[in-house]
Amino acid sequence: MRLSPCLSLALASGLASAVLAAPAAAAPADVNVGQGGDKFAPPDVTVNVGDAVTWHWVGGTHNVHWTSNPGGVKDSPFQSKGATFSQTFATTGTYSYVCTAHSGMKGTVTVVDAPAPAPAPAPAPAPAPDPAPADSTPQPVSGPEPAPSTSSPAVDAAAPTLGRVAFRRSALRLRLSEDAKLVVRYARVGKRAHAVGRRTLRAHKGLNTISVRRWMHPGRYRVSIVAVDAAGNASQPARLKLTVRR
Ligand SMILES: [Cu+2]
Repeated sequence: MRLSPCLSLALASGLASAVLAAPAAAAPADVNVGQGGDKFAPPDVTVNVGDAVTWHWVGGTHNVHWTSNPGGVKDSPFQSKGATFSQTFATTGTYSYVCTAHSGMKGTVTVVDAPAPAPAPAPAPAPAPDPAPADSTPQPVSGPEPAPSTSSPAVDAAAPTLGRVAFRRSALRLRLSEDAKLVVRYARVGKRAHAVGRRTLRAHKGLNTISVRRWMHPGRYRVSIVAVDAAGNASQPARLKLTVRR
């Protein structure tokens, strides 16, 4: 069958407008945390500069800790199901992140310039930016100036270390190199069900003795402990097997 000239013209123009509408701009993105295991889903997202990414915790206990962070965005705390974390990206670049409790749990956020509203047919080389206008001298500030943040605190990049981890008389004993939050994960040995318990505790620099009787029933357990300091640096996990007695 032959199309009438009129119909084929309509089809052609429909096609043309579909192609023109095609370049989809990156949009704000959502990432599920702990979906299908210790994963970020999707692991890699792309947003326009100025857009936000929102992480939604759907399972497990995880955090978002930046390992490549051109815009200096914040880490999330460790959170669990139902929690969210939103971050707006004001600087282009590739941002990489991990969950500090689960090696292999990683993602990236790629932040790109927003597409120009009307792409120019032949982009001319960008002219040098104009010098600042003469009237841009600082305005006098009325009222007291905000105090500068007290001698910008040094960035804490050192992860805490866990030492002398032991279990005696229903208590975990361990030595910490600095004050930290302990994320204790424990699973019953020999149980088929993948029931992993988790406890977050505050601990201090030096020796700590932590009774587990109130939250661990008698039984044999595999335990992993990660110390996370106030800056979000996480220690290597300490692992041990222990038996909580009646
Ligand atoms: Cu995790």
